Amino acid sequence: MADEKDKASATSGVQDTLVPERVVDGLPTMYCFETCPFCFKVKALLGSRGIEYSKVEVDPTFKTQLKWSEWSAVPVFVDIDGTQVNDSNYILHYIDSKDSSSFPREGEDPEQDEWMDFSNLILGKSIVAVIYKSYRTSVQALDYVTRIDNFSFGARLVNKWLGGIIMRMVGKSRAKMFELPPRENLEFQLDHMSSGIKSDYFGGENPNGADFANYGILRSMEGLYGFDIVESHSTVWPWYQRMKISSGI
Ligand SMILES: N[C@@H](CCC(=O)N[C@@H](CS)C(=O)NCC(=O)O)C(=O)O
Repeated sequence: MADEKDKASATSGVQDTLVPERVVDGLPTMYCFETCPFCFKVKALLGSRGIEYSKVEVDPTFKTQLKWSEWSAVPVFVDIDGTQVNDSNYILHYIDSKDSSSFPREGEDPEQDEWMDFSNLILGKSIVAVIYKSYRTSVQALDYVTRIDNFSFGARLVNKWLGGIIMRMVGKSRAKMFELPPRENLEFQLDHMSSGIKSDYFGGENPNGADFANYGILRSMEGLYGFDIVESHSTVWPWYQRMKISSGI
């Protein structure tokens, strides 16, 4: 998603150039949209580790607060020394490596890597196909998103209706990626995901990167059309509640 739109030079991961001027209030700073699934991954990890941070709400229409960055998608994380990290899964690894290094780094545990990829490539797309399943559910979702995110009043109205139409088209294209219809596909993907939840978590007794990555995606669906599918899943729902309690979000 982000990759297609970014300028050629923008890269994911830790950046060479420090940007200490982008640190807010001397705390690790996250540039985000309030309702963005990828941002929820990072908020979940920061919450579960009790890390205090500053949040900069980016305006989704013009992305004014992110104009300084070549990477134009949220989340962008800036550590207190000015280290900039782009892309949610890289940010999860970076934060964990600086904190307790509780989960394996990329390349050390193929299962964790696979489930972290699953969060972006499959789960993220599966929820979009459900949330934007019809014009009604799309406008409903955009009504919610434009109320919660950092939209100006004018942009809110335009985005609610125009965004509803655009996201319905995105929902349709995501649905085409899967054989099953959207709701059935999400149920199927949650069943598949359950095979990775070993005991309490993907990580076993404690959450690893795959837990934060997949929880963040599903957390962004709370309150939107189709969340009942998550609530009624016999393995994913108890896991989700454990993640909710431990992350506090
Ligand atoms: N692979 C990226 C995807 C991030 C992404 O697509 N973020 C969306 C918001 S949910 C965004 O910023 N879209 C605007 C854009 O790509 O310009 C990640 O995991 O962080």
